[in-house]
Amino acid sequence: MNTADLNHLVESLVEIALTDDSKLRPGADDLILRKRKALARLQDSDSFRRLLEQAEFAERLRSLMDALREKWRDFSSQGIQRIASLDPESFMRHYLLPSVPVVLEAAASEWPAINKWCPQWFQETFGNQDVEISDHRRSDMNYEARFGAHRRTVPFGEFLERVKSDRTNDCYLVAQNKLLEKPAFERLLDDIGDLPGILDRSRKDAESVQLWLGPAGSSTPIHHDLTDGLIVQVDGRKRVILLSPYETEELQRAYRNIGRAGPGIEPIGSTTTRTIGWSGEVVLGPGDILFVPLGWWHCVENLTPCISLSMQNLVSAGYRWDHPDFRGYF
Ligand SMILES: O=C(O)CCC(=O)C(=O)O
Repeated sequence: MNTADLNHLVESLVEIALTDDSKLRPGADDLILRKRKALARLQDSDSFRRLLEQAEFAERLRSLMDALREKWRDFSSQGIQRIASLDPESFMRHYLLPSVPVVLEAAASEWPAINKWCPQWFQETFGNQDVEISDHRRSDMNYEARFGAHRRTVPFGEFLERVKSDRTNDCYLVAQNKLLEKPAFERLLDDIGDLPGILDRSRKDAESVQLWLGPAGSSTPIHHDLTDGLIVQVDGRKRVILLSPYETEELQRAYRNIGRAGPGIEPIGSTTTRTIGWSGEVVLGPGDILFVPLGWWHCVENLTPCISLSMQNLVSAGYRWDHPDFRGYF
């Protein structure tokens, strides 16, 4: 609906409301007549017809989403599947194309990064470098939305000491800190292996691959990404909770109950998912890969000090959901 439509609608509604308000006063007959005329004008107007069409369309969409949600709940009652070995064609057919999350167990276990990277190795190799992290998150429930205010450059060695010894969500080196874009860290990309037929090697670069490194207790609040992606667990153990896009309305309802402020995994893990019909939970260990389809809600908690990668260089990448009204978090 454009601004002119809206103005027309508002004017008509105001006139009706005014009439309604004064109908018990003297001269009411006249006012009731005016009200009827205003209503007739409104029902005749293009803007009102367009509004009705939009409402009908929204209703049809909602009932389609309800049906898809029920179908998904039936289909996925056994939870997120874990697959020990998988050929690319089956991955395409059963998971990537129908947007079904799956854990590819130990699929990255032969990658050099899995056998090399840990906080101690980073400390010995890069301890003297400065890195940007997301810091002082504990003091701000909305640290994710206000990412810019939490960026801080620190000596890597100092941060890694906190990673090894603290249990906290106060600091986390996250994808948005773009570590792999820094020249000193580019060579880390060489330690990241391949999944022939699933990953496109030619796009294994800092634009499509991001690093996460944080202490036990660090977490990422509920969000969905705008493309299909993989979470590759390099070191430590990570818990991920997933909700299908069809649960969006329930998720919004649950959020209204628990409040908007920057939910970490706890409100989601312990409260929200209990009030929502379906959620899947997985724990990833070194070498495991989780496929997170486009639009799937997920939140993450690092159970131990963790290093992981987000990768979007899937061979069939190309779909990008970039609707301006639907970014990030509630
Ligand atoms: O590991 C994390 O903390 C978050 C990863 C994630 O949400 C993603 O890759 O989309």
